[in-house]
Amino acid sequence: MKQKKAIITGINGQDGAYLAKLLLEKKYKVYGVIRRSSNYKLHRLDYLGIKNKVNYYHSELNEFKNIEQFILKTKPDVIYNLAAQSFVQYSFGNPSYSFDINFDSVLNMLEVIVRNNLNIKFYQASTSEMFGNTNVDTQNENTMFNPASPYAISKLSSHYLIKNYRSSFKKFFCSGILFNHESYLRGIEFVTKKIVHGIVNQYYGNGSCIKLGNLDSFRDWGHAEDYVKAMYLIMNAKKPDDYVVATGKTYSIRDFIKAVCNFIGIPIVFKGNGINEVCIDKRNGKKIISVDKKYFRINELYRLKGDPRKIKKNLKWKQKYNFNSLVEDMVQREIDSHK
Ligand code: NAP
Ligand code: G4F
Repeated sequence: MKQKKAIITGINGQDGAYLAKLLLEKKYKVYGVIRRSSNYKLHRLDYLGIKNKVNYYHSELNEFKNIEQFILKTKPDVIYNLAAQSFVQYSFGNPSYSFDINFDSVLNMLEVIVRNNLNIKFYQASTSEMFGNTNVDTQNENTMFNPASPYAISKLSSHYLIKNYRSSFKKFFCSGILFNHESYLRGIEFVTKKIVHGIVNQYYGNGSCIKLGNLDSFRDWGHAEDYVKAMYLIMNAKKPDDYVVATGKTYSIRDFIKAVCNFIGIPIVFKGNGINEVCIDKRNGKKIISVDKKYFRINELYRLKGDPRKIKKNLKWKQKYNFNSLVEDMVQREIDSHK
């Protein structure tokens, strides 16, 4: 049988690295698009032992001609579009840049496929951020969108583009509406990694008090390894469609801190309220975490909880990790990296 070819944009990000590993295991030839840089960050692919198994292509995704030539030359069976300006906070200060990468590059790739009448399946990394603050307890594929940041709006525009091009041009274009998913390979700017990295550093005696923003926001956190499997199932379904990928459980930032400290064995207590809240190590009174208004969002998304029933029923998606095993995996790998 002919070897299948996959293009992954954003291959050196958290999901890109895990997905590349999965597709290599499935015997795909994997092409990874990365933007030009003076310092190529391939540490995640290296960590997973696949750095030298991927074919890299350096490109700016919003350069139409460049990306068209690459797609026409490579003739992939599938494109997984994971590249994005993915940090919500940053998008408030850099909205047009966020749109350039999160929307324009999607439009470019879809246009290449449609105008050249190519038979390429396309996966778009949509997000639970598109729901924004809703008045429903659990968000599913039919929940109304109410995006709360330029990031979420840029992603929602691409989400609608996928729907529109799918029905207009009868193409296998689909989106996974993924809720937050984490791992040891998560970027340090995101709250879970910031907490795990900061607490483990303090435990080993070389870290200072971690400054965080809103401890009262709730997220539905899963493991990236489980979520790239969902992407693969979505792309191998009989029909192209959009799916929510979530655990169905929600926890606050404070819950996440408690779980990390519990796993390491640090007894803690939270004291004070709002901006004056601190988390203290009960054994020595040392401040582990304090609140800093610098990390509050201009417009906060307070609570997310997804309903994964559609993907579980139609595509038989299963999770290996729950909240506790996610935390344990992140903390243990962080500790191992110290040793
Ligand atoms: P990530 O670790 O931040 O990775 C983003 C990737 O996009 C990196 O490879 C990054 O490359 C690349 N990228 C950023 N700006 C670029 C540009 N201007 N041109 C080309 N590439 C660029 O994100 P992730 O957590 O793996 O998420 C993957 C995708 O899923 C993203 O689209 C994200 O928005 C979406 N998503 C993530 C979650 C989640 O919880 N993780 C949930 C829902 C949706 P550099 O290393 O060069 O910056
Ligand atoms: O970890 P976060 O930055 O993730 P956020 O904003 O939910 O976005 C992530 O998940 C989305 C899926 O829902 C993706 F689309 C997106 O690309 C990204 O991967 O923040 C989570 C929560 C927020 O409510 C934030 O206000 O944590 C709160 N938080 C509190 N202190 C903090 C901090 N977030 C960060 N990054 N840093 C803090 O110090």
